[in-house]
Formats: sequence, structure tokens, C-alpha cells
Amino acid sequence: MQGTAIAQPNIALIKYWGKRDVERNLPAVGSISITLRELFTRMQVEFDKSLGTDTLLVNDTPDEKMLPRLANCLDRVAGADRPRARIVSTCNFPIAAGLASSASAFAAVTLAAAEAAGQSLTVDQLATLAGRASGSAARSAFGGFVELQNVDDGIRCRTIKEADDWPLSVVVAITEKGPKAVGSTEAMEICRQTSPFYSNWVEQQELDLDVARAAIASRDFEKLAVIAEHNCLKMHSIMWASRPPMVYWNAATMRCLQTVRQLQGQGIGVFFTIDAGPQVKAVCLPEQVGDVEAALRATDGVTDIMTTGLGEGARLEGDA
Ligand code: 2P0
Repeated sequence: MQGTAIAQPNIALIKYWGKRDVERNLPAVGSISITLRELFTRMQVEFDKSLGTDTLLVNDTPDEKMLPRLANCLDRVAGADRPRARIVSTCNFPIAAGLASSASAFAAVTLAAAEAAGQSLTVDQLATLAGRASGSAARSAFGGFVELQNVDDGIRCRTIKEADDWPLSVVVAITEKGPKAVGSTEAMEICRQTSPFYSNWVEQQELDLDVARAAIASRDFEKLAVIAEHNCLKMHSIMWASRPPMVYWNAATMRCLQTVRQLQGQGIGVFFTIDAGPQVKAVCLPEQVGDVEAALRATDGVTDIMTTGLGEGARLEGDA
């Protein structure tokens, strides 16, 4: 009655923002992401009939906040009449700070719970179940460059290029470690209901997906850089124009963008992307990592740097 799984977070280059079905947590738009290698969440789930309630430890500390969403996820995998569970999570990067911790957490817990319940999930079932818990988690079922498409009644995720076929690097500039004030789920709904730019965003997404897909297929870094930055800034424009405004940036976030612009001016292959948090992810060619790290580390307000390559999809511990 126990299972352990590992999943990596992913970062969207073409973003998911907004839902077409809140109840079933279906995204309003498709998205394209890269799964990271060095960041991970490890989830252990143990069903135990003697337990009166579910429990959660995150990095050795009891955590009540995340528990209801994880418990709902276990219900969907193992049935609401399942035994209560002991959930133990280990994560090597800041949680709920715009680093896609929910993506890796829900992909890993879904897989671990299925193992603990004696089920074996196909990768499509994993993506669907993880996506019910957190939209971005569906993409962490897969490695490398991943596209999530909306299909009639659900989603369909696929690796569109393997990590080894275009081994980009990501330098994450941490500007603040605390959890965000407004979670993505709530912020997306506020944007959908109040932002004057939201419907344009949904309408234009297919065009951005087409450009990014073609850029990835031909390994055209410049083309991917332009569309990814555009898509990211469009998403943040929706947030800034919502009521109340959702501004996840701080002053250091802006300084990091300037640093990336300066690097680009020096001919360095790098582009930025920012999610629902103040951290800046600089995607670059592996040979540029040293320059990108040095420039971001020297940027005022950057407290930490994490560098990672592209990694694989969620897997059970012990699996190859
Ligand atoms: C993404 N984000 O595509 C976008 C870009 C943040 C900004 O997916 O409500 O935690 O759990 O489905 O997946 C973060 O949202 O939201 C996210 P829910 P999720 O990565």
C-alpha cells in the first residue's frame, strides 16, 4: 500500500493561463513547456487503514495548507473510500513561489498514489489525473519539450522534442523565496472574469503555439526566444490589467529582464520567461550558461541562482 514517485517541474514557454472548465480544471488554451532536470519533487504515499486522517510532511515539516488538494487528488486516483494516507514530500526548490512546484508535486503524487493503490497508469492517464489537480502538472508527466493540447473533452500531452535532441539550459534567478500572495488558480479566474485582454489572449494562443512548435521542430533559438518572450509578456499584461491587478513582479524581476536584454545585445543566445511569481527563468544555449549565470548573479536583488538542463517525465522511484 505504498508508492514513491519523482517528478520534475516544468516551465511553460507558451503559457497556460485561464480555464475553460473550472470544475474539471480544463485549460482554456494549449501550452508548450520544458521539463527541468535538476529540480525535483519526490512524493511517497502510504495508504494505512489504521490512520484516522490524511497527513502530509513537506521537507520534514507538517503542512496543512497543501493537504486538501493532495487529498482530493488521492480520491480521484484511489476512490473517495480509500484508506487515509501518509504523504511525505521532498522538494529541492522553493515551493509556491512561481517555480511550478505544484506541477511536479501533483505529477509525482498521482503516480505514487496509483502505485500505492496497486494500479498502473498509462502516461495519458497520469497526465489527465495530474491535470485535474493542477493544469501544469499534466505536462510534468512528460520529458523534454512538451505540448498540451485541448481535445474535445479533455487534454492531450505529448513530448514534441526529446531533451537530448535540443539540450537547452535554464538559469533561474531567485528574487524572493516566500510563497506568492495569490495562488495561480484564483488569479486565473480573476483574470478571466475581469481582464479586458483575456479574450484576445485565448484567441491568439493557437498562433503562438504554431510559431513555437515550428521553432522547436527546427531548433530555431531566435524564433523561439521572440515568441516565448511575447507570450510571457502577454500573459502578464492580462494579469496587470485585471481587477484587482495581479502583479507578481518585484523590482529585481524587472532588473533581471534588463540583464537579459543586455546579454542579448552582446549577441548571447538567451531569453526570459516569468510565471506566477517574481523569479526570472533565463533559457539559453548550454555554452552561454556561464555568462548568463554571472550576469544574473550580479543583478541587484537576485538572492540565488539555480541552473538546470532539460529532464524526463514523472516516474516511479526505482524505474529507469
Ligand atoms: C504555466 N502557470 O503554463 C502557467 C504560466 C503559471 C504561469 O500553470 O489552477 O498551478 O492548479 O491548474 O497549473 C500555474 O498554474 O494552476 C501555471 P491550476 P497551475 O505553467
